[in-house]
Amino acid sequence: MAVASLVPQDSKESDLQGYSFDLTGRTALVTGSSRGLGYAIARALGHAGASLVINGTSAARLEESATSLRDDGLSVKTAAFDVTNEGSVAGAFAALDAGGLEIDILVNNAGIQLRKPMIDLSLEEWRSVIDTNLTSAFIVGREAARRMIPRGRGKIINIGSLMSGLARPTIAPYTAAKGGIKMLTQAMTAEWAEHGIQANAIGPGYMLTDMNQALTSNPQFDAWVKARTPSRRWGKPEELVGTAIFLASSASDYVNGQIIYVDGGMSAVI
Ligand code: GCO
Ligand code: CA
Repeated sequence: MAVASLVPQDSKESDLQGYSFDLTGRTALVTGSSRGLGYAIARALGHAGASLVINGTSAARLEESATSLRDDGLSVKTAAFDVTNEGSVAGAFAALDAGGLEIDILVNNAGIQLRKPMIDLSLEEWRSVIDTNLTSAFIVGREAARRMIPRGRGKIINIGSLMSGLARPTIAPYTAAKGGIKMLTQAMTAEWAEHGIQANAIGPGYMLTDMNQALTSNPQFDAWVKARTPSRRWGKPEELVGTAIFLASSASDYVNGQIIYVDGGMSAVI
């Protein structure tokens, strides 16, 4: 996909700084990217020029996804590690260091959903959602930032949710975690922006993803989403990737601590 510069062709090279969506020469690590939104985001960052490191817990599934991305002509490495386990994350980053791989762009995408009324929720269930959806972004973000700070630049994109700002029944731990993702993003800005790092979040709305299978196949829920969303439809995963490319590129060098909702307008209206 040709990435056009936004500045008229007669501009001087120096004018182009901060105007390009081109990720050539950058390496992007996307957690939870063997399928779903993570895969779609990784693929798009690759087509915008980035070399990819994709992540999941299953090495076998990762290899399958890497093969299909390589079939697209993309440069892909795999890193199977558990984003909730700091030893596993530290080991993965040590391996990347040893391989001479510098992560310029981190997308904290890994996450799970668990739908159950809070009074029926076990503490273990609560903790597993918080660990996978929120603590993981701290653990992986901390390892990445430890290496981005000395380099004086880096891009961190945390995948939040419509639930970073709104709630509905039966998804309390996911909602709390995604609200935490919004504020963790702002905390990253508070500590890391002065080191040339831009940390921002994307808040997907109701997207047609595997995670939402149970919802899209529920006629009542499907009708509710279409009535509640100004765009009157579910979002497509590929409709998220432009925002990811923007936040991964020099075009967003002065954007920091923000969450961009990609939700068909749902969070803007009652
Ligand atoms: C749910 C869904 C939402 C979606 C939506 C918002 O049960 O309400 O899982 O939380 O994830 O994409 O992010
Ligand atoms: Ca979501």
